[in-house]
Amino acid sequence: MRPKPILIGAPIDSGQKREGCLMGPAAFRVAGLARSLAELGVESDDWGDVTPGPLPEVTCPNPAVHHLAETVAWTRALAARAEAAMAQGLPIFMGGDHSLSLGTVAGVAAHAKALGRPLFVLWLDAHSDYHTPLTTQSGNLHGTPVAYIAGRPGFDAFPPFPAPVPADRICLYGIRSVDPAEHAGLLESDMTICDMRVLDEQGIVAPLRAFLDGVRAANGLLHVSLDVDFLDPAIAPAVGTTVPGGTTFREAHLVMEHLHESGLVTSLDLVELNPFLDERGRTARLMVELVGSLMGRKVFDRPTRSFG
Ligand code: 6HN
Ligand code: MN
Ligand code: MN
Ligand code: MN
Repeated sequence: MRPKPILIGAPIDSGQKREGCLMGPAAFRVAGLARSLAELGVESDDWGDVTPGPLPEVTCPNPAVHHLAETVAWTRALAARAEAAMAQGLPIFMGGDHSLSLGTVAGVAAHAKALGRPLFVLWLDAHSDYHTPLTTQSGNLHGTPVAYIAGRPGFDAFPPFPAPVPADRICLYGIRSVDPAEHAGLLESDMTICDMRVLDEQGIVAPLRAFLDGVRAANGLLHVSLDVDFLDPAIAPAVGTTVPGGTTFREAHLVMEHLHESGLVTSLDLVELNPFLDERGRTARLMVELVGSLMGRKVFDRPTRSFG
C-alpha cells in the first residue's frame, strides 16, 4: 500500500525578487492536481496553505541577502508541517519559490532521523542551488537550499539543520547553470552531479537508475525536489529563471515514470511555478501531468514491464 499524497501549499516568494510565485499553490489546484490523482485511483488529502509565523530578529553579514527574516519564518513553519505530514502520508509541497525546500527538507530530515533511516535527495533543476547566505551574489535565498541540506556553514540565521544529508546521498539532476562559488564548493564535495551534458551522453535513465539503486540498497527515504526550470523553457515558460537546454516533455515524464516504478519516493516539492508568466496554464498543467506519471500514469499499461 503506497502512502496517501498530502497536498500542502507553500505560497512563499521571499526567496527571489520576481512577484508571482505566491500564486503557485492556487494554480496547481486550478490545474487539477487532486482531480488528476483521483482519476488514477489515488486518493489525496489537501491540508491547505502553510502560513509563516512571526518574523524573527536575524541578520546576515552579506548585504545582498534580502527577506531573510521572512524566509527563516517560512523555514520554521514548513519544517514543522513537513515533519507532521511525513507521519501521515506522502507530502506534496506546492510552491512557492525554491527557498521553501529549506523548510520542507528540514522537516523530512527530522522525520528520517527519528525513524533511523537515511535520507536521499534528488534535485531536478537547471541550477545547483548550492550557495550559502554568505556566497550568494543575487541575495536570492532560493539559490541556497542544497547547501543548507548538505550542512554547509553560513546558515546561522536559520534553525540548525536536523541531520545534514551527506553529499553522496544528494543527486543534482539536469543542472546547466552553476555560479563560480557554487562550482568551487561542489568540486570539494562528493555530490552526484548529473549535469545536462551527462544526461545527453548517458541518457536520462541510466544515471537515475544508479542513484535509485543506492537509495534502495540503503533502505532510504527519497525526497524529490522538482524545479520548473528542470524543463526546457519552450515547454515550461512559467518560471523566473529560464535556462535553455532543459529536459524535454518525454525525458521529464520518463524520469517520473521510473520514480513511480521504483516505489522509493517519500516526499515531493513542486517549486518555482510563476503563474503570472504562464501561457494559459500550460506550465501548471504540465507539472500536474508529471505528478500523474510519478503517481502511476503510464503511456501504455502492461501487466509486467517488457523492458530493462
Ligand atoms: N533556483 N544561482 C542563481 C542565484 O541567484 O543564486 C540562480 C538561483 C536559481 C534558484 O533554481 O531555485
Ligand atoms: Mn516580497
Ligand atoms: Mn531551484
Ligand atoms: Mn532552478
